[in-house]
Amino acid sequence: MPKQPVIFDHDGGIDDLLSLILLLCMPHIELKAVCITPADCYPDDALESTLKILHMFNATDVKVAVGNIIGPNPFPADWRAQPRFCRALPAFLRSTADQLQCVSEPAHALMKQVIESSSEPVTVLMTGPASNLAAAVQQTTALKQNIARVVWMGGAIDVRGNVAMHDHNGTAEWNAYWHPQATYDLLAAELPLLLVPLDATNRLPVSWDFLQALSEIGTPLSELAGQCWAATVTAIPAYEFTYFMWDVLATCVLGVAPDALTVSKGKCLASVRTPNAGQIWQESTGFECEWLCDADAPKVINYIFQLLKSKKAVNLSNC
Ligand code: AGV
Ligand code: CA
Repeated sequence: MPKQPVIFDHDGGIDDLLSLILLLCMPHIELKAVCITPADCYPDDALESTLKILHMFNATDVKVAVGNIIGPNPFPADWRAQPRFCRALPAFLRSTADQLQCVSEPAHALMKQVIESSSEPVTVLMTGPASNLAAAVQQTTALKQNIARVVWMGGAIDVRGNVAMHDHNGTAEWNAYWHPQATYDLLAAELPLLLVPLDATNRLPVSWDFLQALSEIGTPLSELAGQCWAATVTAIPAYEFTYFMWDVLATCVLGVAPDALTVSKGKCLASVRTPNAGQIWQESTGFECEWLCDADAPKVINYIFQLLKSKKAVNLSNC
């Protein structure tokens, strides 16, 4: 079976990095490029961790670019600092960051170049704000013809959001709120879009039962993943006590058996103004899209565990 070409755009959070690991374990995926959105991270941390994960998998031909588009609603600084923890893990410290894989043009330019030059239509997986893809297709509409599918962790359709700010009513999810105009533009581009909103990710909290089951796998990759997830259990006492497998679920969509996923279809709109900037809701005058409204957590977790038994991380011996 031919491999599916994928561009991964992430924003450097702990579950974004775990998503990169899982994506590299999938035998049917050919990772073409990694784009970094400087949102829920500090870009230097995200770049270094990305390059080191690629090195663990010998994925030395994957190009990496950092984005230069900045949304108007910054993530809290303590959230952005959290994934630096991964850089301190022995397996990351022992890995190598190959700067030659990093291109100098901004992420949306690399995205455009890779979509244009691919012989097969490309899948774009995004686990941060949608700014790079929104800019790329706005600048070059013809790109749409070579995009097979867009899977984006973003939105909260029929459940409450996770933004808690003084000028916000709590209806938006953070990736959609960071750059509300990009959220609107992505919907308006009417790409073959599947949203992975909080409606579905709420099913997958990083629970102690999950961590316990993960600890029993005992492969180098499951140990490394367990250490990354362990860093999330004290997460964000400011106003959220649970870390979810937000991005990890969006990533699993590319490989898990379809019966683990429930998809809805309809028309949605996005707000670009207070008090609900970044909110995505169903509206008959909106734009056609699909969203994951539910996920079967045991099936998804099973798939994650299966991937973490992969032997593809050749440069990761014992952590
Ligand atoms: O809203 C979920 C998105 C995901 O892409 N991010 C984290 C994931 O990478 C923002 C976010 C929401 N709650 C958070 C977040 C938390 N408690 N800590 C860090 N980031
Ligand atoms: Ca993210």
